[in-house]
Amino acid sequence: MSKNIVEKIFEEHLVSGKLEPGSPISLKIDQTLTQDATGTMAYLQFEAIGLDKIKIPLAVSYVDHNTLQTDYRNADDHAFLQSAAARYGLYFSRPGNGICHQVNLERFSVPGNILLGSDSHTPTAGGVGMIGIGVGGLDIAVTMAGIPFELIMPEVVLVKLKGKLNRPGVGAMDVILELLRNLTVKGGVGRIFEYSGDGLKDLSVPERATMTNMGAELGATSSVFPGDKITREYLVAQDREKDYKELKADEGAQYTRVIEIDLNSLEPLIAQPHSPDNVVKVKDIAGKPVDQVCVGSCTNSSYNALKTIGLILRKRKINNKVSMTLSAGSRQVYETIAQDGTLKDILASGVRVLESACGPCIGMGQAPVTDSVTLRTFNRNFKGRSGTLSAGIYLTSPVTAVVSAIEGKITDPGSVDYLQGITAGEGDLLINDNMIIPPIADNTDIELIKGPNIKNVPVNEPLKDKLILKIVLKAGDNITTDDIMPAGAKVLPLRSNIPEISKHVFSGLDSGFYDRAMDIKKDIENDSRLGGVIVGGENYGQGSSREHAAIAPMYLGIKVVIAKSFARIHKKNLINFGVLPLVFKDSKDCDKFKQDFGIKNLGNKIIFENVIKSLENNDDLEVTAEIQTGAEGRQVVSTEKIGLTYDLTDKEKQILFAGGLLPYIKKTANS
Ligand code: MIC
Ligand code: SF4
Repeated sequence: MSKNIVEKIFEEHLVSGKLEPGSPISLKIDQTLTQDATGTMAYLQFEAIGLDKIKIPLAVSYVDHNTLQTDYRNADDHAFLQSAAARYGLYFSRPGNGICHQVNLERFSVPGNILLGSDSHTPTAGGVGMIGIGVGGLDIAVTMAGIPFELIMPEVVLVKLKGKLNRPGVGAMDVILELLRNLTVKGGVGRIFEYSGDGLKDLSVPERATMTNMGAELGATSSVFPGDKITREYLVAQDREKDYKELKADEGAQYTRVIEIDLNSLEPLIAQPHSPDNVVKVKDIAGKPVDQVCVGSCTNSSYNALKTIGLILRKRKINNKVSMTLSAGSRQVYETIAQDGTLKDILASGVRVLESACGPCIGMGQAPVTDSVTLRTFNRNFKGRSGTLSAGIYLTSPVTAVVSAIEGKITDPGSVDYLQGITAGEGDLLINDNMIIPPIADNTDIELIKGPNIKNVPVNEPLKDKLILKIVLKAGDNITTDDIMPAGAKVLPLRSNIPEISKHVFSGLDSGFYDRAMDIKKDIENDSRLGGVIVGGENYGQGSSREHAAIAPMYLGIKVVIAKSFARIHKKNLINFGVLPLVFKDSKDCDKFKQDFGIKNLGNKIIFENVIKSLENNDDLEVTAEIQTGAEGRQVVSTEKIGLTYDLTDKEKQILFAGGLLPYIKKTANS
């Protein structure tokens, strides 16, 4: 039978299940990656599993998020991660060596392999034909222990690229923005995007990786390109030709849906605040004054992108009203642009050159001015992510970004005359792995270095059959993990300390959340059936893979989240920490709860009976919601029966019954 690329790769890795969309499958994993902001939890959890060494062929620990060392905490995390890599047999990419996805693509990616990463942009690896899947840290710990990875087999969507990107200033970023414009941030949920078409022959691996990277914003499980001549050339340039493998779909392969994009007709695009799918043509908002421009992130920071920027900036100057920053995706890119003179042109133009790391993308420095417009080549523009709540983040291609930085206003690259003849071409890449520390053979005596900010991971209680839960918050659609668990320079250093980071849960939306949740946490000490519930809308938990968005609410006593629908990684993280994700049978019932980030809903509660029995019998739940309908102070309570359902595999139910994946593994290991 004819197969598509995804089916071919999954078939080679299949441990159990059938490759039919919607069925549970388990896969053998070739590689894992972690970054520092999710990695500390992953290695603490691996320590709790109690193995001496990882049981998969290759794992890499990166440090790229928490690189500002304003006190001991981030530095302590780096030291812990380095010691854990040495202790458990991993490669360690030192701080300054670059962003995990970019470095992994350059130095470790293998066409046809499967990579699991504790970061939602792990699908970047699809640029070389490797399937990358973003997961929570605990899934990485369990995978490193050699346990196959479980997943619901996604649908495979074919994206056919026709023609050539030949308009001035139109690039790979515009292709993925076009997909986001069409499909929205929910359009990829439960899907893998496979690219094909004659347009591929002119797309380099870094350009392909821009698209697979930002496929995460569609909510997709992954995105993948074939392994072809261009893949081989990339691996040759990386001195890794031996890793090349041809990968192509069979004639007549089946797809759930086919989407065609005509590259010739694409125009420069831009995502407006505060969602990556709020996409318009650049020319439609041209002229808007710009305060800050940031080039970099795992989406757009390859040699080619930076070389193009350097050529445009040669003998030109950044506008006096604009602050422009640039971060290369890897030290390899920095060394190469330093060697060929590009860096000199960039510096001479007035760009502020930053370390090779996530930096402004995750609010680690470079917060923009109040009420400003910040133009970024990144992948997320959620409100507040830049560190300045009142700033509007616009996402666009490197060329649109740099032209706008020169002009001081949002500018369509097609409207300026200085782009003619600018082509970056391939550079002579400098390969230097001296900031990647290989695994150590004799590792058993190595001790983990744990600074005072590194605290153990809290473990949940087994699920109860009866729950009486107070509604702590009712939120709207598309709540992001940045809303649930903000990042930025202030909060990120607390990633290894759940009691401390919990103080920031929902803090951007609702400053009273922590205090209310703490009251509920105290109630639980007297009666373990008590606790909190969050009510959300569509696509709850979109965005990052950070499991802190599940662990911290769990730590505060949240036992159930009810939504219209969930984002994949966040739902898995909730299950991994024993928080029950339920959905409304009739989504209109969601509107019975007032959207309110304040105190008013606190009187409202939901009573759940026969939870375990219903889950065991695959029955839906009928809960009793006591909702305060009167104005504040008037205690008018209406009682509503509400139907809830769920989409959980048998194993996920067992994990929930045990109180999460760690207790489940311990229980099954002892039985
Ligand atoms: C992000 O882009 O939001 C992050 C920071 O890389 C996250 C991971 C994290 O929160 O640590 C992600 O994308 O998974
Ligand atoms: Fe880092 Fe930003 Fe990429 Fe996340 S999206 S990995 S924060 S560069």
